[in-house]
Amino acid sequence: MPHYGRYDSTQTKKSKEKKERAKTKSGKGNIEQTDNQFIIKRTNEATGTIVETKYNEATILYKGKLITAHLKKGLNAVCNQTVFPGDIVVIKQEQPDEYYINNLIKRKNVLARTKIDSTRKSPNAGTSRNIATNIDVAVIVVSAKTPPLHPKFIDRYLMLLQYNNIDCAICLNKADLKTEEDEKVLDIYRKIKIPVVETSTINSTGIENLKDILRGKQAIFVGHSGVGKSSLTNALMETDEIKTSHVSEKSGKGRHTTTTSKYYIWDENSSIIDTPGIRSLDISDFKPNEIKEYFPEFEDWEGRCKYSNCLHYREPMESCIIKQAVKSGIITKERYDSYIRILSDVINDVNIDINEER
Ligand SMILES: Nc1nc2c(ncn2[C@@H]2O[C@H](COP(=O)(O)OP(=O)(O)O)[C@@H](O)[C@H]2O)c(=O)[nH]1
Ligand SMILES: [Mg+2]
Ligand SMILES: [Zn+2]
Repeated sequence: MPHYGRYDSTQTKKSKEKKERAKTKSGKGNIEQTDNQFIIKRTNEATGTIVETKYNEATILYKGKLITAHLKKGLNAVCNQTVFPGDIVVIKQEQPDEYYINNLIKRKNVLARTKIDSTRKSPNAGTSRNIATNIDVAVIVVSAKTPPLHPKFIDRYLMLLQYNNIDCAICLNKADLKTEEDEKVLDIYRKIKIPVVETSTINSTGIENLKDILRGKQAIFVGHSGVGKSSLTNALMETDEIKTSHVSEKSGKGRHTTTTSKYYIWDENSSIIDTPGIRSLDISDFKPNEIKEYFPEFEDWEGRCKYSNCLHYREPMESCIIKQAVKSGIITKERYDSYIRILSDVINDVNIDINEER
């Protein structure tokens, strides 16, 4: 039985190393390089949590109420590229109604739309691609029917989440519309031990199971527009105040009514960050031979292909143990196909035919 890296309680040496790498990379925005005083490890001062950011101000949950604050004076940076929902910040109050973000507590992790390349030194490098921080669990929300469920998107998210050292779960919403096809897709992920919940905000089913996954954690909903992230947030909050989008019957895609990520507390020590639909996840910064590291089901066979740099791609079947494992059904064909699709995107192989004999 292969190990499934971070989805499993058993951590291999390799995934531990990966964790270490992610740790040193996370939290490294430009600010840390230009102003070491801004990011601090810990403090006894009163802190608040970033709820939402706008260009030059942030809404912060501070001492039990919502305040609006600006970045501290002299910090030459834009608020919405410096702090993100989930960030813990030190607040300085100057006037009864004038607050400043004086420090940022070092982050546990950052979820970004793309791999954050710490070697890029340009101002604010990568930061505008950040979505949220300090996440205990990310729930990839997908839906039955509108928009249709597609594993490709899930796989890209799994890759980025693993890269950023974030635990994940999958939520199939609109379970009231679920088909047999959807069930097959979910099975791919159940097989690799990712928690899967099925919900319907219309029938109010599965919400308690979802709560069990989220309770006591800082969580985030990610996924396409129109899958029901805001509806689920409403269900957790037991309100209907959070705007949901209307899915166009023509395209099956939702209009973007959620435009920024926002943090909500729905139970004691339990928070959820609702995000806008993310149209594209950029994985082009990954190197071809790095992709396989994010497919935990490949881990047990590592180093057993004939060529040490085997991409499990165009190499012949006799020399590739992964291809053999796919053929014998130990690794699911769907996940292998996802790997090939991601790999071919990264190496820009436009001639890839997923159904070709490899
Ligand atoms: N059939 C069905 N529709 C749902 C469900 N949850 C949400 N919707 C609808 O899906 C659309 C998009 O929901 P929304 O929460 O705005 O999605 P978001 O863009 O991911 O935040 C809205 O028209 C909702 O009424 C569900 O469980 N079943
Ligand atoms: Mg929404
Ligand atoms: Zn191989």
